[in-house]
Amino acid sequence: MLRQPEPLPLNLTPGLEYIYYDAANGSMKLHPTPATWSEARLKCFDEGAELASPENAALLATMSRVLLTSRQPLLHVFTGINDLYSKGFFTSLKGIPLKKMAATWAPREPDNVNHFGNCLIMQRSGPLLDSKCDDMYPYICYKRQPPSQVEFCGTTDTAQRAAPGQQVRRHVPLHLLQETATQPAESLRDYGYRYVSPARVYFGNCLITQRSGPLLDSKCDDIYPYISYKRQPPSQLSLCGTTDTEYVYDKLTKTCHKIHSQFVSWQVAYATCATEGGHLAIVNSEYEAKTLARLIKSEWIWAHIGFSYWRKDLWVTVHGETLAEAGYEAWAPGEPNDWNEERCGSLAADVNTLVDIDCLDHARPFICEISNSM
Ligand SMILES: [Ca+2]
Ligand SMILES: [Ca+2]
Ligand SMILES: [Ca+2]
Repeated sequence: MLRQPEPLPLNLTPGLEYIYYDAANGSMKLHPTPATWSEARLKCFDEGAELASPENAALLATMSRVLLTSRQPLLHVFTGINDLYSKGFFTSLKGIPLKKMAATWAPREPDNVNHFGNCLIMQRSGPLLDSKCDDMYPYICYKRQPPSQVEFCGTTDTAQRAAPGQQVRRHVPLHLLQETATQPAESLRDYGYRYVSPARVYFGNCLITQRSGPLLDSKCDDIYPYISYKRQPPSQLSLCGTTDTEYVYDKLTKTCHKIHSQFVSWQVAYATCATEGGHLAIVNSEYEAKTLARLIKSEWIWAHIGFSYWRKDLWVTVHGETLAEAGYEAWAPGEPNDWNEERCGSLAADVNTLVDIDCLDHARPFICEISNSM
């Protein structure tokens, strides 16, 4: 009697479930069933992921690996890279421009330059081709590893989240540091100083430094020479990452905003901000909404900012976050009122709230945002 071949275990079809890749700092899943680009974008979104783009060499290599190791003989997949917002200006869903990516064009590409709205597909080995967004291709969804404690706080010290009863480390003011058997002056060593003087139990010591650097503690009433230090105020370039002085730094949001007073369509506004090295402003808090609204003259009524329509009740920033994820989703009364025609976003001057507007027909001033971390 002929034996039925045993079904292949799932783990022999790499990529069809989310698989974690160290190099990609996240998980990828291959969808072999072709879909249009917007279907692919939404399918990934619904899985808590994003349509993958080869934003850097590691992601390019990982996407390529998913395709080359797949048992599906797929030649191309859709990437998240598109120029739907501004013809010829391709970005990933996170808003990263194509020119900053490691990716290259396939020979004789791009050749679809006369279409309005292109979405890029990737060959198994990495080269890109432009294609109509309504064509159908397989695609890869990418789930980024959530940012770690280090990225949020710049420290691996998790003590601030310690359970009740556990000891929580606290900062000790320098002047109270005492070198004892049980409490070495670690903080000073962290700064590279050698603490050479045994502490005396004075209240309030002021440290003196020797010519070559070692520190000694001393009574603050002792008398020593000293050096004055005038800090250089931070430059426009270091604050905003641009020499354009019309960008105004905001201390709380740690970003820079610039209002453009000429009336243009949302798509032109998007392209203008990109040319300046920024993006249409993303509202991350009520505070930022109010800050931006103050830049808009009331006779302008509203100004374009960086979000648009993905599907009914789903509005997403130009960096691929939902409005809720970005941190602000307060709509003006009665808005959004026409998602059928009005698929781009603006901010109302008088009430600091969001409105939907036509991407091409509504000409308004607009606000760009830029930060030195971009
Ligand atoms: Ca093409
Ligand atoms: Ca912002
Ligand atoms: Ca509207």
